[in-house]
Amino acid sequence: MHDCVIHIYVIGMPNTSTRPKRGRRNRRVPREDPARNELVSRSLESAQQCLFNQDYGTAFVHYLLVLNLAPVLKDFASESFRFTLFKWADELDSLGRIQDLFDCYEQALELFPTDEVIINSMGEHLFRMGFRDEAAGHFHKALKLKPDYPEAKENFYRVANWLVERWHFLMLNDRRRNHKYQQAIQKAVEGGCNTVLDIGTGTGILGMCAKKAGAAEVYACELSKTMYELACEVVTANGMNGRIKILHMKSLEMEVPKDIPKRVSLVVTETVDAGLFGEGIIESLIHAWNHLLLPPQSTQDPSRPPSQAGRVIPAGATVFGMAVQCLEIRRHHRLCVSEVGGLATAAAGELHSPVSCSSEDDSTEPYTTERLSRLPGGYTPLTEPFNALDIDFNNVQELEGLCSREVSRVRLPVTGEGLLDALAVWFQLHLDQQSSLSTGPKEDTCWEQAIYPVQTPHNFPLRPGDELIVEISCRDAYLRLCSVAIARDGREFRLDDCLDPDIPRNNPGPSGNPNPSLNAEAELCSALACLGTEQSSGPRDYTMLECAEMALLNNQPYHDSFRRALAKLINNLKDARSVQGQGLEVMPLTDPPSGPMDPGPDPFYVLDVSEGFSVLSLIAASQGQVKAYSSVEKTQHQAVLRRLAMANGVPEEALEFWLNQVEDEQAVLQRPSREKLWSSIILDCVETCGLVRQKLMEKATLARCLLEDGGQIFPERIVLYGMLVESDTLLLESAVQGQEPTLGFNIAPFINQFTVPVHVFLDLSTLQCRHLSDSVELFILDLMNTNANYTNRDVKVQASASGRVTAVPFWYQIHLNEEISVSTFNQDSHWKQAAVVLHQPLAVREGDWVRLAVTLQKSSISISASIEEEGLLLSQAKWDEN
Ligand code: 44T
Repeated sequence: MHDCVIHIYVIGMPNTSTRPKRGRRNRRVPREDPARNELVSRSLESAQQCLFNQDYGTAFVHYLLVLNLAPVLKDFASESFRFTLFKWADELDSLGRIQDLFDCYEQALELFPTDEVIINSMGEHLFRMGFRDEAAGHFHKALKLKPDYPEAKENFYRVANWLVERWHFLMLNDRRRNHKYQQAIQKAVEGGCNTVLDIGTGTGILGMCAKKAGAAEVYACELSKTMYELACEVVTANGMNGRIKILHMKSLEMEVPKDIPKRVSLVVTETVDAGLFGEGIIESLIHAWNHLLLPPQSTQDPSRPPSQAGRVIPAGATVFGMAVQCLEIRRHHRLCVSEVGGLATAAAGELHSPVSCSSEDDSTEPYTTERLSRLPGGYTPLTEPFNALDIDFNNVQELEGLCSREVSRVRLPVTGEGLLDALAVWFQLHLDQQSSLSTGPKEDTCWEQAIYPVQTPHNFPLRPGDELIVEISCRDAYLRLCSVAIARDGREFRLDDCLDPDIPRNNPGPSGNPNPSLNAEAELCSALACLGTEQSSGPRDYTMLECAEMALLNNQPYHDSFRRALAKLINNLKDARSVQGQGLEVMPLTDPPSGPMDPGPDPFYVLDVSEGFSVLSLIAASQGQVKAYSSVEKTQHQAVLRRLAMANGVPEEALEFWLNQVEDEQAVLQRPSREKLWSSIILDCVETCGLVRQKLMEKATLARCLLEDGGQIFPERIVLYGMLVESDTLLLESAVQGQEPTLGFNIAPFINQFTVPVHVFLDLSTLQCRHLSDSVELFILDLMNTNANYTNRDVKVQASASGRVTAVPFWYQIHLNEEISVSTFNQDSHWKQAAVVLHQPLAVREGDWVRLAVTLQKSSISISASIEEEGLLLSQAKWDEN
């Protein structure tokens, strides 16, 4: 007998914006209650009627009632119920009624708690709203319920990185690091620190070290829900259940005695990021000293036993910096080209990446992270490494004083010649007096360095003899390093004028009143001269582009290829029109005609649906006789395009902004004029991370229907290439390799649930790996004929060397037309590469044939590899010939 739970159904009703209590009333309803049956059938009818009328909110409420009253109908109505839920959720989403939206999902999940489609869909909403961790949890759950559910798989693989960040694998695989921490903890515990708190425990490894070393009481806290749950599983699997108390909370919220009974004698933590302070270690330790730790060993009374004094592992850190020239960094943070796709870029105005430590803007981060040793094209040090900061984690006054500390200025002798692109930062973590870890670029470590890019629009050629002046400060708990000036021949040139108007200028001479001494200097170093002569009148306007958008804009070969391909298409279409005698047909460029008496020939309509900032529409418009529609959304970005249009002689009416995406069928169908179709639709088909864009083939199918005769989708085809490699690095980044690196603790099987077979954002040119084959074509996606596409393909590739195939890196050749293509594996590319890591390494001998079974489901790729047996190979070869 079912208990029927009836909710207060006004939740989520259309036009009810206040959220009623989530009260429940339990009503026992006899099974064969005719009144109930009547209610059920009437409600079901209403639900269906509302659904038909597209009144999804009311339909949803009726369905809830029906299914709660009559669970037997669940099978029958599940499809319509889901459909209603998704439609209603979309509506709530667009109305901004977020709480109502999630209430609806919660109610749906009470009815269908193991419905992977609902769980996955809720994950998508969570993801769109920025709750990535929670979203990823939902995808993971959906996938556990149905391991081969493609939508959930694709979603999960795309977000697993947020759930369990990839560095967990690297750090757990780093035996040296684990061992050093273990030794330091063991020494401290054996020295008398017997109550321990592990802040940010992750998988619980440091807490387990403390317990194993004999600590009487061990507590651990972890703010990520996924990591907390993992830590609980791991601790239990290692027989320490109940011996370590794990709390799902941020250390800052912990209190004595509420969460831990008394203050502890040791805090262990590795809540440090590449920039040291980015995970909030300063704040956490200040709080820990004030609320969770015993007082420190005092110099006045050194006799206090270690069990009565507090201390922290790591004991402190030393931060280093170094100025570098690096083209790879430059092209992601600054506009480097004066011309792209035939357009002069000067009129774009100042463009910045969102990484800047001199900006007050909340949307910027002070640094980004890179592994310097893996940057394509390498880097050139311009200074020696310098000591930027020393910090003692056992001194709470010092921690508290850090942010109020004066900005310190260092003068660094320039030792190398080159352009100043960034300051790179790393640190030594002093675990205790004896032992430390380094995250330096020369270290044999997988750790990344913090990169503080120089954002000024000019290039600064530095040379030995110059001095670089760097300001070091700590603001909002971030360490900030800012190159402020260059001293050459006794003169200082400020670099950050354009960014920070508050800093007094050394050479404020307005251009009408040139500073004579500066003019002399300007002759000496022309590249620097422009700095001091520019007018400064308050903050300069700049436009923000994402790093990938900046690199795209700097990608000349791509834009030039596109321009040529488009020119060819337009020519072909012109020819076709003149053959059909339509070349004389006169149509206005705008609707209605706005002025010119001779509106010229009928334009060609081009639609660019690239995501983010794209100048392709403008390149199209600059061809003449083209009316281009851009899907650039941000007003600032549109303004850049308008400025570029004006400066490049593109008439205003030749470029319009098309705010809706192709997936919005309704919008696309409102094409330029009823009888007009698009001459070209531009799809950006590969994401920067190296994966095919989601829903690409659906978009292509839709786009094809909207093309005029002879019109074209750009690109028309993409070809996926790959190769066999042996790469331990990729293995270490994807899964914990057994118990050995993790000090004998059993962690791998738990964290490896979050292994993702596809690695993204890979720099294949610098990946440490052995090539075990030539590159081979894996897959073709034909955008002009989506019916011609397949989802599975077997590819044979011969091993060119013996070894263990651990991964198949892949990239794309993007064919704009028959002749013109660009590769995503290219020095100038703004794209990174991706790789499938094989489930199990495959041993090959030179000459072996390897069969790769490639699957493209939705837009996620999977590859499995096996050795092709000789007999099979023969029959396969024969079969292929037929
Ligand atoms: N970065 C690796 C590691 N947490 C970042 O939720 C570090 C890369 C790396 N939990 C150079 C150097 C390095 N209370 O699971 C996370 C996080 C959690 C907290 C409770 C708190 N106050 C916090 C703060 C963070 O701690 C775990 C680790 S933090 C990130 C480590 C050598 N390149």
